[in-house]
Amino acid sequence: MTDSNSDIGLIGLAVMGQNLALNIADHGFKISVFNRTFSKTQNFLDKLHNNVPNLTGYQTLKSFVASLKQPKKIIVMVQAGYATDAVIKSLIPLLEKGDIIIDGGNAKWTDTITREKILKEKGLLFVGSGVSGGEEGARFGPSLMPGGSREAWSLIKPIWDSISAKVDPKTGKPLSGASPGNPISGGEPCSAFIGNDGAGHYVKMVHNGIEYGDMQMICEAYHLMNSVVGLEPNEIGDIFNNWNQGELDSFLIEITGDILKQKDPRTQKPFVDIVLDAAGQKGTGKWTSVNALDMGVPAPTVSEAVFARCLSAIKKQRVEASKILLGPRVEKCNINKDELIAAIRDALYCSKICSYAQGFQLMREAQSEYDWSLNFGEIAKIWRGGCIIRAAFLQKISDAFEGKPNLANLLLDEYFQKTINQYQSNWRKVIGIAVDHGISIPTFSSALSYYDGYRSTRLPQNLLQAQRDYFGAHTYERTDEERGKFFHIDWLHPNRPEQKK
Ligand code: NBP
Repeated sequence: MTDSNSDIGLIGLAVMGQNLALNIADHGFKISVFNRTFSKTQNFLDKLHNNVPNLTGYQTLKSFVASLKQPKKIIVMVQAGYATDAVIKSLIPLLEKGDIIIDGGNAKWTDTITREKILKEKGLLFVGSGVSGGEEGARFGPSLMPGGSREAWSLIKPIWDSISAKVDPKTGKPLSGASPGNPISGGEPCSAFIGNDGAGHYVKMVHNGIEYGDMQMICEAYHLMNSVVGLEPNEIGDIFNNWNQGELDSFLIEITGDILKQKDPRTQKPFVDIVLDAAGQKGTGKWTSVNALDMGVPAPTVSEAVFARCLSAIKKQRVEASKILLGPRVEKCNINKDELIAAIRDALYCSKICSYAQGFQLMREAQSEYDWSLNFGEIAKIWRGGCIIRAAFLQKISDAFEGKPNLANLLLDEYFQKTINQYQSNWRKVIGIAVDHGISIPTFSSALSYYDGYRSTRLPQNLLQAQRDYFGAHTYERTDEERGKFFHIDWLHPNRPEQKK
């Protein structure tokens, strides 16, 4: 069948592709789908029992491409890396100038930059779009972070805006209640053009890095309530449900409440107690950390969250070490239980603020590096719904950047300053208690070190520069000279006058 009447095509019918295709069809767009292994297409179509007339499956790539309206728009939703390149390569001979390829996978932004360049030379338009929200988001409204060709963006915008998650423009809260065939109508779309070439995938990567931080911080709060306060998972679940009604209102807090109240269907024990404490990762948190190191931007909280997963993964070694390595002798914590729970909440909120401050600083630096012009207020806005880090708190970030687009760091915004001032004594108290009890809290403590470092006029790196000059003649700047003038002491004759470099 080659009617050429589909509005858009989608390649890759694994979990994300299937759900995104149904979401697009629900919004009234005609969509063609294709998967390398045809049996998967067939199974998908069989499950639909012809109930989705807007969606048509194809067995060959050629007939799939021929079914699309001009200019052809094709979403690639396959495994990131080699698979994406393989699909793009197979599409090129079947496309004409002005046709559009959209990579909706979790591509590394540098790959997106390369792909856009190559496709541009062939007259094809390329969009690298971050898609966040997992299976549920893809089905009923993800947060979409497209970057790449602006010309292509103007052509796919109607589709992107309609399939994305929506938030209530008055409250900034996500609109819910979509079901198959009944998408959400109205509301502000969680979709906005991010910038040229790899900008969309870069911002999606930082989103994932921040997600790593959020998840680890929540785990640290749970660990403290379990080990220091002595609460059962079910009771901690109630606390998370309660926290979800306030400043911490977010998807991750909500699902944590559900998880902690869940029983293992096999043993009826608390579900979390039977899950092995060895975490996996797919790489976007690592990419964020490596990029922060490459650009010299302090983002320790995301990196600590990645390392926390790595440390958890060496379970066997930890079990052996626990038999040999001693911790502190723990006295019973004499702080009031409710006060401690409230303090843990405050510590979580302050750490979260610092983690986001780092993530936005990273993006600020990246825009100079890659010649993008990122709109941070808008980025925070499109993260309010659909994505894994969706949270009421993102409205505050959006307000901060909309008020001051050039804000150097979120911590300098009045709301965040006041919040940290109000909660910091509890934050410090919780970290002290964790240290006294020998409980590992890498994101809480690294966030506090970041905060204390960021607000310090003088750090001990004066000594470090002196050490570097001593062993490697790396030179130093002086406090009583202008920045940019470098000096060296001949450390074999340290009393000789210093040399200007
Ligand atoms: P997967 O990442 O598991 O990829 C499976 C799909 O890739 C199948 O359709 C498979 O076709 C296709 N594929 C592979 Br593998 N190699 C191929 C090749 N050489 N040529 C053509 N097709 C090939 O699917 P997913 O979990 O749905 O994720 C899709 C994309 O979305 C990924 O980039 C992922 O990182 C991203 N993402 C995922 C999530 C999530 O929550 N899962 C969230 C956000 C973004 P086959 O059936 O023929 O093997």
